[in-house]
Amino acid sequence: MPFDIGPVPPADLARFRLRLYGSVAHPVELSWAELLRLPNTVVTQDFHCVTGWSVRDLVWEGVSTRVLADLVRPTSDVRWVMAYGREGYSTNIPYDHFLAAGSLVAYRLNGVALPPEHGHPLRLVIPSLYAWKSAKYLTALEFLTEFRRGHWEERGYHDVGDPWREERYRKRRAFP
Ligand SMILES: Nc1nc2c(c(=O)[nH]1)N[C@H]1C(S)=C(S)[C@@H](COP(=O)(O)O)O[C@H]1N2
Ligand SMILES: [Mo]
Repeated sequence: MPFDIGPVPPADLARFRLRLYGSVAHPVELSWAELLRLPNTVVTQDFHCVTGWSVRDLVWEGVSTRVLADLVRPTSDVRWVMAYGREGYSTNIPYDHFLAAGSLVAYRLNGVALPPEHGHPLRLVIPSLYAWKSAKYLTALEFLTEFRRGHWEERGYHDVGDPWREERYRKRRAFP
């Protein structure tokens, strides 16, 4: 889990779309130009991987998840968001963490365009959760009323993933 799950197809900004859909009043597909026109925000946060490493004081710039939610107006019964990466990654995020102050979709890191290995051109950043919840190469956010698991969660990682509670793995059930 410190590594990327697989090879990443090249990004094409001319064809880029961020799809916001699911249980929302107004689904949208944002082009790169439309995304850049949305109000931007800058957030300085530490980043914690579940395998033990942390990076301090990363400066992320992009669009607050609250701005995205205002755009699509999720229904009042939304509880989870599924984030998708273009290589096939997915991860489920509790809606309150998705909307927390500091959560954003980022297109710049430490003052430069998001580098290829860190998710170019766009990634989700959820500073309140372990880094595997911050999907790189972001292509879509799906607003869910019913719980579903993403890539690592299906493989036993925690559904929430709060680093302060050390929520790494889901507890094993008594019976299979
Ligand atoms: N699309 C995608 N996003 C991903 C991953 C991945 O494999 N694919 N790995 C996750 C994991 S386990 C971590 S620790 C962080 C690593 O982010 P970094 O490569 O920018 O350090 O990205 C997360 N987001
Ligand atoms: Mo990770």
